[in-house]
Amino acid sequence: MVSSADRGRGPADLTPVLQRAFPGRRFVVVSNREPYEHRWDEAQDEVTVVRPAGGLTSALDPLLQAVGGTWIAWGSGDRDAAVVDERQRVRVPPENPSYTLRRIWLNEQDLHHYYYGYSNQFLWPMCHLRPALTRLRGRYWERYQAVNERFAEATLDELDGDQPAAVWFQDYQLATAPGVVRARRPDLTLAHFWHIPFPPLELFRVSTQGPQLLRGLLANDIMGFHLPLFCDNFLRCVEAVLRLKVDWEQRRVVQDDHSCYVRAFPISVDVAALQAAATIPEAPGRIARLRERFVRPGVQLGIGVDRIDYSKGLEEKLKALELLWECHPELRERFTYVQIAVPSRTGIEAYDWLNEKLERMVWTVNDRFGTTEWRPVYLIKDAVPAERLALYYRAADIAIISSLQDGMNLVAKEYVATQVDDPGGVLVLSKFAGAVEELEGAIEVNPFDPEGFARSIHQALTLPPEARRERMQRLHASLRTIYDWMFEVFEVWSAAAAGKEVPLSQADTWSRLR
Ligand code: ADQ
Repeated sequence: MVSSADRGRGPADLTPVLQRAFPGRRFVVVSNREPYEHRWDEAQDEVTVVRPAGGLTSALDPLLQAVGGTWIAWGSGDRDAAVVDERQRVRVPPENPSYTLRRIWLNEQDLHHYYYGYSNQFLWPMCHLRPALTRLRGRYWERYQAVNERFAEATLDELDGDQPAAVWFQDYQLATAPGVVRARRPDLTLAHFWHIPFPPLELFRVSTQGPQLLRGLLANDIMGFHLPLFCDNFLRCVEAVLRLKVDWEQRRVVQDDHSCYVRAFPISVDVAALQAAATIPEAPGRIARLRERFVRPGVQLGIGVDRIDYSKGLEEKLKALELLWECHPELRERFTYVQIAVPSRTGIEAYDWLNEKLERMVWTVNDRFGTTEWRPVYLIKDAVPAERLALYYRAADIAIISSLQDGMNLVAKEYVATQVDDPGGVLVLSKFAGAVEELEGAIEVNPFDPEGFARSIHQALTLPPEARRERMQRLHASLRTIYDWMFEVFEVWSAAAAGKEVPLSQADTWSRLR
């Protein structure tokens, strides 16, 4: 059992923690995305290793490096197949091989139906409360199950017969894999973390495959969500759709002899790594150059960092900014907003449409208010390396996060972690981002209310230094690290694996939103 004294440490402390949590068991992570891609570098004329951007892979990689074990994921790099052994494995990271990456191969049809189809055109919009954007097709579901089975088979194969293991599934692409693994290896301990919201019953009912999805997830010993609200939604769906009895006090579902405990674990970021990136010796010079690129002295700089996704409220944010400059002409030439927005899931109609719409909206705002001296909004459609992103955050006077629905939102936490100056910046945060439940000191906004949203941005830009300082102090005090998150997951999971009483998580006791 992990003690609470283990909290607040770094990746190096995880080895003994995991050994105590799962004595004698191999540790396996299963996710759609892989932590390392092998790609052909045309300029260098050789294979290079790329770390795909993304909160999840960058958080779990140090854990696997510290404890060893196996990571099973889709091999998405164009040279991935060339570097694996006959069991589709490669040791990573390349500079210091410390764990095994086992790759699953997906062909065009798999990608189209399992990934772009069922995962991202059905589960994603359903979970983000957008039923009208769902696209449900029989072939998507068939392939989703087939690919999940492949992930499950690879997991079983990695465990060579009867090797004990703790298997951790990640996210909504892998809802049915745990059921396949449990059926063949009831002795394993399984957990799953769902990184996006879980919808209320009224919305979950659009899912024709609801019973199969729920049964797959109930095969886990621990089912983790960011917020108690999502746990409640999940449990209500289990009650209504599967007609199973829910033990609400212990927050678990018992089926035959197996219990699945449902717990809230709000994910976080590597606070120490972000602070280190924001305070490198060259930071002051690089931040000054960054600011010079966008603003003149005395002009405030705002920032937003999002994937281009309809759940992030980017249109609503631009509408609010337009209203701000319309109602407050004194802020023209006094405030510039930089939106870093990386295109994602291109090829899906709703995403391509949004991508174009954003360009048009930015053009309209700049055309309406811009002058020869000043451009109100910059749209940077690139993936920015994490080290550089930390400097952007530190350079910005305010950050604006406008999610319409968001499991957690790591950008909010990244911004807070990098505010090392006094009085620090101001965080404007949507009340529909999970992070708002945990972080104290942000200016909360409703992105569906453009006038209120614009007023809140105005408030952020005119906040006196003492109020900024006080808000940032509260934000820092409420920020936990990714390692706090992992320790808590292992504390709860290890109790379940050992057949002991399973504690509630800290967040399980929150009462807001219920
Ligand atoms: P996402 O929907 O991807 O994650 P978010 O939590 O904000 O949303 O994480 C995005 C990550 O990508 C952040 O680390 C951010 O810095 C990075 N990023 C975004 N745009 C970038 C860019 N242009 N260049 C470089 N990096 C960029 C899902 C859920 C969230 C949940 C996370 C983790 O939708 O609600 O918080 O998983 O569980």
